[in-house]
Amino acid sequence: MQIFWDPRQLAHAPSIEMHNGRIEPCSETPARAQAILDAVGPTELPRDQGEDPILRVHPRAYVDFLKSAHDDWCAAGRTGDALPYAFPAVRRRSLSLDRIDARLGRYAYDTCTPIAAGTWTSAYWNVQTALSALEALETDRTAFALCRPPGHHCGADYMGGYCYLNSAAVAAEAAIAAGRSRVAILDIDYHHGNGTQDIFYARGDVLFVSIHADPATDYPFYWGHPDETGEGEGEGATLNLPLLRGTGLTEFERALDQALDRIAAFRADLLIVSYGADTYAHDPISHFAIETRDYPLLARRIACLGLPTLVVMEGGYALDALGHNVAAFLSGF
Ligand code: SP5
Ligand code: ZN
Repeated sequence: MQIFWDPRQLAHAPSIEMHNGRIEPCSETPARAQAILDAVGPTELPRDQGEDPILRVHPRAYVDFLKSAHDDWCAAGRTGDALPYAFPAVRRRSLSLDRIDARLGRYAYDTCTPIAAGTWTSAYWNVQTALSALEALETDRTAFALCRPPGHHCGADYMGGYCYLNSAAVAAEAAIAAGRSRVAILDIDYHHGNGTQDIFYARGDVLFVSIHADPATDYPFYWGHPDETGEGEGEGATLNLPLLRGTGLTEFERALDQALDRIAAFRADLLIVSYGADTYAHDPISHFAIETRDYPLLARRIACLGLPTLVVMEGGYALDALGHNVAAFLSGF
């Protein structure tokens, strides 16, 4: 299986995030990518397809914000990572936001998602990595994009949950632009893929299916409930399967079978898997009970769909086991 990765994805090296009202060290670090690289073997560099594929998902104003946010933060006399702290949650309207502080809150929904000097560079190459892995499906059945930073929490015009550009969504749109007609996205990160869901919520040609921790107990709290099923043309093209904290292989497989049945019924011609290794039993920020030996079993079930499959990396924070978990998952295909 070809694996795509660009060293510029290491440029994003934030040091802090705000969580539970406290400043803490950021969980989403370059060391995560290094741990995966050490375990999965040789990788290919992506080719640069420019900004056009990104702009099919993310508006120009958001892209420009991401590009300049850290410089703007420094120009305002700040040092270190830019973090949003004020959000226009009430009576939103269109305003010209001159201060970087105001723009940060406009384009974010949480305080876990710092912008450091290298953030744009990494997010950009991260997307190129997914796009090149998608192209590899012209000859191969399965390809892996070592995406980092992750993408599934960010929507068209907002960042969140360590995510800045949504690689799975950009790849889905690129596939459709290249002639695929029905794309299924299976999100098996521990956290609900709220950004991906939002981007395709009213779309009937992209099915979004997510297995995740119940938002009643876990981040991102506001999205991922079973009654979120899509709207308009997209009614019925979103399926959320929340699970309780403590879920292990048996319960997870039951949900996975439901997810795969729905994908099969949708008659997709491409599958994109948003894979998070934070379902791992010993993940430091999550609460499922999947073991390393379980990941090949999950992948084998997914492979039984017989679809061309692009796997993109999302979360996973147990640094000592992360590489093994990713390698185990990929081995099942
Ligand atoms: C892609 C992904 O898995 N995003 C997860 C975002 C979860 N953010 C909320 C949890 C923050 C926990 N922070 C603990 C910091 C300890 N250093
Ligand atoms: Zn996650």
